[in-house]
Amino acid sequence: MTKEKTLILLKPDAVQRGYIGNIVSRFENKGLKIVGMKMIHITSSLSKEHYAHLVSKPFYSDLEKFITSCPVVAMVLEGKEAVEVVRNICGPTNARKALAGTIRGDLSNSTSRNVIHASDSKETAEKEIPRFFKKEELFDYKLNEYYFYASDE
Ligand code: IDP
Ligand code: MG
Repeated sequence: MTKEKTLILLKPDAVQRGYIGNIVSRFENKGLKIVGMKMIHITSSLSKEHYAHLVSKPFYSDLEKFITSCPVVAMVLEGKEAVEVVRNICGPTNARKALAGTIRGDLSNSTSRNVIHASDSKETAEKEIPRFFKKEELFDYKLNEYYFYASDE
């Protein structure tokens, strides 16, 4: 099984509430490899591009105000089935429906201020990663994968 890369954003509420370490630890603990990581301030035009599927929704103006209100931490994680694994660790959009043990289930009680973004499919990840990271900002370094996966996975 080939490895996948996925994009996550620790949203302004995660930064303001001091959850960066808590959230990053969960991905490290799971065995996902961090291949890119930086802090950025999302602009209005980047918000409109990233949330293009939501610009016509009544809540979009609040979403743009929120996502541009404070820097976010952008990361690229790599691993087997990383897109689905990461979405499951995040929990559903509405954090009130998210199970305890997921990031949203543990750290949020909101559909809007839900602390994290994660790519929702492989195709989306392939569009979102270059939206936030230049090639030279992604790192291909060695981990001893013997301790992460069996050879037939
Ligand atoms: P996702 O973040 O779980 O992929 P999307 O539907 O792609 O969910 O929505 C992107 C973001 O827009 C959500 O994470 C949330 O911050 C915001 N959002 C989505 N639906 C609503 C809503 O019904 N009310 C308010 N904000 C919403
Ligand atoms: Mg989404």
